[in-house]
Amino acid sequence: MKPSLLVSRPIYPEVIDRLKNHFEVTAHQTDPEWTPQAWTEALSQHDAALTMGIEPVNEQVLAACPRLRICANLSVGYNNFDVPAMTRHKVLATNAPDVLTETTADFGFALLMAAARRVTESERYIREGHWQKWALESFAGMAVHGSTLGIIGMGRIGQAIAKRGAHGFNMRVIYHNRSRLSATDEAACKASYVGKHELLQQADHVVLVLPYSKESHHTIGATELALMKPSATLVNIARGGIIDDAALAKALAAGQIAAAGLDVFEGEPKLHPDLLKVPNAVLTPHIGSSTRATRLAMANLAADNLIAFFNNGTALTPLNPEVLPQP
Ligand code: 8YV
Repeated sequence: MKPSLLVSRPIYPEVIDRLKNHFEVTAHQTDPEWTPQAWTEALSQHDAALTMGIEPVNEQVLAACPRLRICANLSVGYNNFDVPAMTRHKVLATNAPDVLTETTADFGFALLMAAARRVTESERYIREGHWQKWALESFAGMAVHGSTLGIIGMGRIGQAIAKRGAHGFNMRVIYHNRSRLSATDEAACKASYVGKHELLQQADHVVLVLPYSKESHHTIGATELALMKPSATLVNIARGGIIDDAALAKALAAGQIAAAGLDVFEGEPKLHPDLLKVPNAVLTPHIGSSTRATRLAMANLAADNLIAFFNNGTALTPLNPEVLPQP
């Protein structure tokens, strides 16, 4: 008998077809509103799940799912997983790194450019019919080329953004990370390691690419915003909750920093209402990795993890490999 697989939300039909060769698939191609109870109940009836990085798999859920053996996230972030709890319950966790690195770095740069050069703000001005004549200082923005780029979170995506900045835009790149990169990696990114305060004080553009955890909650709040330059831009392509959105809305309204580019929000898809009111915030609905090719590659990587686990007791990108059967 094939193992049973729950696919939590709509994904590409060709990936579902691939999975059907290996699993009894319960596909949710209509994007259900999972209540915590419905989610736990559905998961408890399956051996495996393909999740989107937002469905909780924690101690309480796992206690109700003794059958479950693997959850494969279609995302690089995995703050929906309590990995130690999954390890205790012998449930393998996998994520989908690498295949989204360049696409997400592109988007980080797009938000940075849009915020610094006031792209969406000026577009709204045209659409609302305000443009009467050309003006010298119309929507004067902040330079990107030759400025200082500060990156907090220097993993694969952070490094890909650093390379764009250093090599493409002649930026001075500074970064802060839990651990310092090797000298070779620093040289490849032309990036210098600095403390968080120093970074916030020196950067013209700050990009957040760190994973969300209890420790990174509100990495940027009122105190940190006060350290930034009034001309600075702040970009978050990582996770909601890394910025204190209420404090950011206040700082943007007061001109304490110049602009923000935000792809992720605290409590998304709900937004802090004050963020909707400030004109100097570029807002996008968590689309950093969203090109068809990349999202398809992420879905296929999640599927590859599921198939490898049941076929060979291995996985391509395990987060708790100690759960895998020993060879
Ligand atoms: C995902 C993301 O597309 O990979 C991540 O961590 O934030 C996005 O690329 C999103 O989480 C939906 O799965």
